[in-house]
Amino acid sequence: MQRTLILLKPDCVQRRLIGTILSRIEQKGFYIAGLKWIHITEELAAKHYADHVSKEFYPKLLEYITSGPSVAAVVEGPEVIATIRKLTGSTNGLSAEPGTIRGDFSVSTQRNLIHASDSQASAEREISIFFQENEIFSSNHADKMIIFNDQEREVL
Ligand code: 3AN
Repeated sequence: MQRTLILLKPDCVQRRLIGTILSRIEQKGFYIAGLKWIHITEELAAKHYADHVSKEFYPKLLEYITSGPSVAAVVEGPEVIATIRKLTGSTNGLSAEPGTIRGDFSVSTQRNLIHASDSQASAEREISIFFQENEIFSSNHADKMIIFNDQEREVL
């Protein structure tokens, strides 16, 4: 079963949108396998945003991501990595498609509410930054049988 990491960033928490965004993910049929509050430190941010630390926008990104608590979650489901990216929408909230999380709730490139891993390798790396394996609880078999069929499950 595929897993991805999402972060509900400080603007999401401050705007009281945690429930709304987790609802969208659950309504789609995905399972919240891990969930925690986390106030991201400078050190954690540098690990998570390793690809961005040398970019000119990084100091502002760092200031924002460390400005208050975030929520980290491991989300589980079939093709969850690509599908959550679709639900999230493109980076800039202004150009993100209406119907996506950023398209519906953000007008900013930086204050765009949610992070979602962009590949299998990123998902594995990012999950290991925020979670121990014993903090992640997979959905049970009965859940899987209700949300998608057995044949699909075989190929996931
Ligand atoms: P995404 O979150 O859509 O995968 P990335 O990985 O390119 O976008 O960027 C990570 C984060 O860095 C974004 N969510 C945003 O907060 C910030 N960011 C990216 N590009 C810019 C930019 N041009 N100006 C300011 N912040 C940016």
